[in-house]
Parts: sequence; structure tokens; C-alpha cells
Amino acid sequence: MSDLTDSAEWKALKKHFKAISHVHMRDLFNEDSERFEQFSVSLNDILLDYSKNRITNETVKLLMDLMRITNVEKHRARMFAGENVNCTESRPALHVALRNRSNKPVMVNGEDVMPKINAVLSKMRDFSERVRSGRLRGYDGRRIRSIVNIGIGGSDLGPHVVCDAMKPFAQRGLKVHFVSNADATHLVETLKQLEPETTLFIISSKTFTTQETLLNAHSARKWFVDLVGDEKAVAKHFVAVSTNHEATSKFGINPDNVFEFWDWVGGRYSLWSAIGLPIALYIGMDHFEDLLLGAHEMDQHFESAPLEQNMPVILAMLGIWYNNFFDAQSHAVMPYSQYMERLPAYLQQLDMESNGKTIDRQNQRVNYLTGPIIWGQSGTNGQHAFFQLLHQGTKPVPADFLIPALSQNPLGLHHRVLFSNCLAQTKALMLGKKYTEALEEMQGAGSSSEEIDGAIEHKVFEGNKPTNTIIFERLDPKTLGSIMALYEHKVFVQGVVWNINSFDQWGVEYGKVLAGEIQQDLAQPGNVDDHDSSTNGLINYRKGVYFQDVDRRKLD
Ligand code: G6Q
Repeated sequence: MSDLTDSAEWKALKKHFKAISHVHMRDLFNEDSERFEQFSVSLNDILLDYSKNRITNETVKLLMDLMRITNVEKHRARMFAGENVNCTESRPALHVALRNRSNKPVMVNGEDVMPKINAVLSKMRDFSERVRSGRLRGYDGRRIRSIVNIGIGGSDLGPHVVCDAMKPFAQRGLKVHFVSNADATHLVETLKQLEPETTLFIISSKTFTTQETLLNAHSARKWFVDLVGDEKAVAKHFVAVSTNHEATSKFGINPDNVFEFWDWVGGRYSLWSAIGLPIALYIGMDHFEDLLLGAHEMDQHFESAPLEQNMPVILAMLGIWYNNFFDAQSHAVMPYSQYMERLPAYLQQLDMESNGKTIDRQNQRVNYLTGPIIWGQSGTNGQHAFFQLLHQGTKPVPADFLIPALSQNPLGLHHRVLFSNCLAQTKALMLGKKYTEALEEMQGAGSSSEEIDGAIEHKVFEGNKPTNTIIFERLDPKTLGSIMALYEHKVFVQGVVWNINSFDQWGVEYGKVLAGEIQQDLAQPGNVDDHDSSTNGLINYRKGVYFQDVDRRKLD
């Protein structure tokens, strides 16, 4: 038994779970007309309604007791103070400093990092304004019309979700593209849409050693030089964002065109740093700073609101309730906003890379479930696909629904339809449909008794499926910043409770070295036999196809 599962607080929750597991939310709503007021909390225009959860006041109290014994408040203070919360890499995790709009000093190893952060923000402002106004042009004097971000993982997902979501704030005539996959198709299909003279490439890599990114960067550079015929033009069309200056200059990027950040910024927490350069270029630096402000306001709320009214803490606690007591394996995220379509992909990395861990901070194997599988899709599309399993499947899937009250594209009845679908789903998931209701419905529709006998059980919905609804006025940079920071802190709190390090990613690092050997094996004809038989078989299949004739080799 670990300290966590052995604690009186954990045992009390286990006992409480038994008592509550047969209670239906429908009854909880019937018994308490103020349930919504009681179980909702807001910050600025963001309202979190968590009343459709399988909780009572007692549940919340017991979960908060658990939070307290894991010293969430102390860990939170350590993170904000720049202490080495990333214990396996002995580093702080200071994404909160990147958006510290109060400018209060933040110390790392005795040095206030705010002047450095502000200097990079000024450089981003200067650069993005020059590009957007047309003062900074391509090598032949034409305006930059396309930005291509080449990066992967944390150097892609954050800026990508924000640029997609912030399309209404983009400058007309400026497009942004994201190339991440080692599959050349990603780069090739992107380049087909572009002219080198009007394209600016941002090579985004914290380490500047990531194979996929360097491969894409070199291929993009070759495409550019082949078309333009002048190596010197590269300086006007390639910039880098990295912590590794040696590697960026080796690649041939002028040091003036390198936007720096620091090793105390984790990849998946880096969109607030210079990794956000594509955002600043696309929507302008004022809007990028609004995004930072929104995140900062969520940071302040997280730092100061009492645990019971603290949005990230509440989301974290509910996640733990389902993950560890209902054994829910996954958590779904459904943005009812086309602009937020990529949010689930972004949250997959944030959550699963942070809390997909088995070893605790005392180097012991945990004996409880840690991070859930995150998945989801934008509404209403998901309704016509996988929602069936949410309604009538055998697996518990707690879910977050996100929706703006107003659309960026008011058109006829669209938003009203979207909005009612979102609420109809959370309502149905909570209420379900009783046997008597299904019967009444079938009788009303004139079904025969055979038809009723044959189908009625299938038309009953258990309900009692938990959801959170996050509603906000309109999707703008500030609100988006707050929502993204909300999830960052939720993940942090869960990591603290599970006693794991949410800021390392040894699985990712392992992946970075794994492919090297196989790549060597693929270079020469002739079968290999020094791997397991499955890997040998697959390598040899590819070799058989590839080395069959010269024409095929040209395809690589
Ligand atoms: C994020 C991870 C990982 C990382 C990528 C790209 O937290 O560390 O997703 O962002 O592997 O790394 P580079 O930015 O160093 O290329």
C-alpha cells in the first residue's frame, strides 16, 4: 500500500463511493433546486458547471480532504516560485512566468527571469509587426503571405490549436501552416500551396535535435534554395525558435533570427514562449498578449482561490474521483466549436504526456491509476459517431463539454442549433430515459405490444453519466488563454495528488533514440535477423519491396 491509498482520506472516499454508486443524479437534482448554483464556479466570462457529476457536498468535502493531505497548496507555491518541481531533470517548470503580466520578479537560481522574458516578447513584437505591416519582406521585395511552422509535439500542438481557434483574429491575406510529421507528404502537400518568395519558415525546436523537425527543415530549405537559386536568400525566409543556439547557427540561421527560450519551459507548456511566434505573426502581438493575459488571470485564480472554488482544483478532483474510484479509463473532451477542433489533440499531449507515469516522486511504482486516456472531437460531429457508447456503452466516460454562448459566425439558426445540441447531450447523459418514459413514448407512437417487447429495453437510457460544461461568452484570445491554463493546472494538481512528476517525458525521449538502429538496417539490401522475428519480418518486407528495382528506390 502507498501512503496515498493507505490514507484515511482515501479509505473514506472508497467507503463513500460504495454509498453513492447507486445514487442517480436525477434524484440529486430533484432533491436540490439549487444544485447548479452550488456546483458551479466562474472566472470572468468563463462558467464551469460541474453540477452534472456524481457528487454531493460530502463527496466534495472528502475529495478536498484528499487534496489537502497531498499538499497541493505547497506544491503550487513551489511551482510559482521557480523551484525544481521537475525532479527527474532538476528544473523548474515556469510556464507561469512566461505569461506573468504583473511582471513581479520570478527567480531562477538567484536571477529574475522576467527581463529576459520581456526582451523576447519585445523581439517577437518587433518582428511580427514588421512582417505583418510588410516592412520586412522576402528576398525579392514581395510581402510574406505564408508562415510555415516546422516543429513537432510541444513545438507544434500548442501554436497549432491556438492559430486554428483564433482564425477570426488573423490578418487577411496571411496564412499559417504547420508541418510536423516525418511523412514527407505533410511537407510536400504544404509546399505545393506555397511560393518561396512569399513564405517564411519558422523552425521550432527546443532542442534543435528532433529528427522529424530537422528532416523537414532541411527538406524545406532545399525546396527553397532549389527554386530560388540563391543560398543567401535563406536568411530572409528562415527563422528559428530554440534553446540551442549552437545547433541553429549550424543550420545556417542568423543569430538575429533566433528567438530564444529556456530549459525551464517544458515543450508542451511552451506555446506561451517564443514557440508562440506563429501565433503572434498570424493574429498580431496584441492578441498574443491577450492570450497571455487570459492565462495569467487563470494563474492568479489558481494561486489564490480557495480550493473549493478553484476551477483547476475542481476539475482535477472530479477527474480523480472517476479515475480512481469509478475506474474510468478515459476522459473525453467535446468542444462545441469548430474553431476548437484541435483542442482534444492538444489536451492529449498536455495530459497524457504529463501524467502518463507509473513511478512516483519517491521512485516507487504506484498502486493506483494515474492519467486517463484523453480523447474527443468537436460537437456535433461526435454525436453522429461515438456518442452512442457514452449513452449506452458499458464503460464510464466522464466528459467535458465546451461551448461559447455567442458564435464568431452568427448565421441563421446555426448557433442556436449547436448550443441546444450541446445541452441536450449533457442533459440526456445525466437524466437518461426510464423504462416508463420509453414505454409511454412507444405507446404514443402507436407501437404494437410485440414491437414494444422487442425494442423497449434498447430504448432505456441509464443516464447518470457525468459531464462538466465550460461555457464562455465568445472564443477570443483572452478566454482561450484562460481555458488552456485551466487545463494545465488541472493536470498539475492531479500529478501532485498521484505523486508523480508531470514535467518529464522519458517515453518521448526513448522514442527519439529508438528509430536510429532500424534506419541503418533499412539502408542496405539483404535480410536482417538480429531483431525479434516480428521486427525482422517487417524490415525485410520493406527491403524486399524497396530493393526490387531501381525505380522503386527513386520513390524514397
Ligand atoms: C513535450 C515533449 C515533446 C517535445 C517534442 C519536440 O513536452 O518534450 O512533445 O515538445 O518532442 O521537441 P523539440 O522542441 O526539442 O523539437
